[in-house]
Amino acid sequence: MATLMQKIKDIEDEMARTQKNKATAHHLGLLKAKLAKLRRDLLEPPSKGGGGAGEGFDVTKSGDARVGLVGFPSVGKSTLLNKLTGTFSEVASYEFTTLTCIPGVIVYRGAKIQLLDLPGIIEGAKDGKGRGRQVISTARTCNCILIVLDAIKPITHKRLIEKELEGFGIRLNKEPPNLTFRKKDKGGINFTSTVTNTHLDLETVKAICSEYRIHNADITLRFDATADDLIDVIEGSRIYMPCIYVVNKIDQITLEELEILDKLPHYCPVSFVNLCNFPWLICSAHLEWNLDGLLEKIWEYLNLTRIYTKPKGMNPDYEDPVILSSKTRTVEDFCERIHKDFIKQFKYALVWGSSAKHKPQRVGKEHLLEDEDVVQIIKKV
Ligand SMILES: Nc1nc2c(ncn2[C@@H]2O[C@H](COP(=O)(O)OP(=O)(O)OP(=O)(O)O)[C@@H](O)[C@H]2O)c(=O)[nH]1
Ligand SMILES: [Mg+2]
Repeated sequence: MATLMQKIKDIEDEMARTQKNKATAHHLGLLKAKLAKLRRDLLEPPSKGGGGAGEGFDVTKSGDARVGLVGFPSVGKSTLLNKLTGTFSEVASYEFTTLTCIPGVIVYRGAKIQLLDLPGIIEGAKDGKGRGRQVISTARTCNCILIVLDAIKPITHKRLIEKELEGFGIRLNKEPPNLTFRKKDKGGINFTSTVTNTHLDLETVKAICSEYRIHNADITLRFDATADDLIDVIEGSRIYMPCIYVVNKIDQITLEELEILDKLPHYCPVSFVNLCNFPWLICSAHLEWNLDGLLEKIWEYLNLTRIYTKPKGMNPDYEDPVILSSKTRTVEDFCERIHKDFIKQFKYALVWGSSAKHKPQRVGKEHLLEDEDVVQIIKKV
C-alpha cells in the first residue's frame, strides 16, 4: 500500500510541476490516466481480482432511498441524524465521536428514506487515511449525499471533501460525460467531435488510450470534454451522485458572516439546473433551524416518483404510495414493485395524472409514470 501511495504522490507532484499548455496536454493526460489506474488499484488490490470499490460498512439497505452524511469530524452529522430521524447516535464536542455507520429512517411524503450517519473523514481519506475509505465506499451506495460543513470554515472544507470523493470515483452533481467510446479490433484510434473542443486533441487521446493498452477505438465527443471525462468513461465504475451542501451551525456566526455565505457562487452545472437550482442549504441542527428546508431539498434531489394504486371500483390509496426512482418508473417497474410475477398477468393499465393524456389513459407496460400518478392495473382473465 505504501508504495502505491508513494507512486500516487509522485504523479501528483509531477502534475503540479508541469505547466499546462498545448505542448504538455498529452503528457498531463497520460499522467491523469496513470493516476486513475493507481487509485483503482488502491481501492481493489489487483491480486484479489477486483470486485467493487473497497469495503463499506455492513449496513443493510432499506426503504426507498439512501442518503449519507459526509463531512469532517464535529460538524454536526450525528446531531442531524438524531434530529431528523429520532435515532440515537452519540454527539460530543470532541472529534471522531462516531466510529461506525449508524442508520436512521425519515418518513417523508409516504417515502421511507434511510439516512446514514458516518464517521468524520479527514484529508487523505481516499488514500487510506482513517476510516475514510470505508466512509466513501458507503457513500457510493447512496442515492444522494449531504456534505455537512461547519459555518465557520465551509469553503476550504468543501474543497477538501470534494477532492476526497472525486478521488474515489464519485462525481458530484454531474451527468455522465456525453461521449461515446467504442473499442474495436483494428483501425487505430478514431477521434471525432460534434462540437468545438478545447481540451482534447488526437495526441492526448492517443496517450490516454495507450496507457490503457487500447490501440483501436472510435471516440466521439458531443460536448467539450476534458481528459478527466475521457478517463472516467474508460475507467467506468464512476458514480454520478446528487449532493447537497449543508452549512450547519449557523447559530454560531454573525449576521454579517451569514450574508457573505449567501453571496457564495452557487456552483451548479447547467445540465443539472432543473434538478437542483440551489445546492447550498444553511441550518442549525442544534437549534433545529431550517430542518424542514433540508427535508424539502433532500426530497427534490432524490427525485422520487410516488404512485398511488387504485384497486378496481375503489378510491386510490393516497396513504401508502409505491415509490419509484426517476430512472425506473415505467408501468412495468411499478408492477415489479407490487410482486415480481405480477407482470405475467398484466393486460393493460389505466393511468390518471400528469403522465396521462386522458383521464384515464389506457397504457402498456412501457409507459413512463410521473410523480403522483394514480394507476390501476387490468389483469388478463
Ligand atoms: N452551536 C451548534 N453546535 C452544534 C450544531 N450541531 C452540532 N453541534 C455541536 O457540535 C458538536 C459535534 O456534533 P456531532 O453531531 O457529534 O458532530 P459529528 O459531525 O457527528 O462528529 P464526528 O462523529 O466526530 O464526526 C457537538 O458538541 C454538538 O452539540 C449546531 O447546529 N450548532
Ligand atoms: Mg458523529
